[in-house]
Amino acid sequence: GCGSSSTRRIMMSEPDCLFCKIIAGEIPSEKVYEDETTYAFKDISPKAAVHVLVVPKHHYANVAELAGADAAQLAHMVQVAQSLADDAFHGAYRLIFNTGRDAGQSVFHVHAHVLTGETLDE
Ligand code: DGP
Repeated sequence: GCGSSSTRRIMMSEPDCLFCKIIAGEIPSEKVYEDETTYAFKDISPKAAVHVLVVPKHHYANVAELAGADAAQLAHMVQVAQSLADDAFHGAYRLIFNTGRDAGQSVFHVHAHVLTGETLDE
C-alpha cells in the first residue's frame, strides 16, 4: 500500500505507492482511459464482467482526503466511470470506494471500483 508523509499534499506521487507506480508506467497495467489528471485500468482480480479502477494521478490516501482537497477531481472520476459504463453497459454501474483496512481497502491511493458490463446482483 501507500505510505504517508507530511509532504503528501505537495507531492505528485508517493515512492512506495503501487498505484503511483502504475500511473507512472513503472508497473504494467491494462489502461482503459487516461487524461491529464486521471487514469483508469482493469482490476487484476475482476469481480464483474467489467471491473475498472479509476484513480487520480495525484496521490490521495482515500476518498475522504480527496473530497476535502479536490472535489472537482472526485466529480471528474464519477464522470469517467459514467462514460465507461455508457460504453460497456448502457450507463449502469456500481461505484465503490473502500475506505480503511477494516472496510477492505488494501491500496492507500484512492480508487473508484467501477463494476459494470453485466447485470449486478445484490
Ligand atoms: P481495495 O481492496 O478496495 O483497496 O482495492 C484494491 C484493488 O486493486 C483490488 O481489487 C485488486 C487491485 N489490484 C491490486 N494490485 C493490483 C495490480 O498490481 N494491478 C491491478 N491492475 N490491480 C491491482
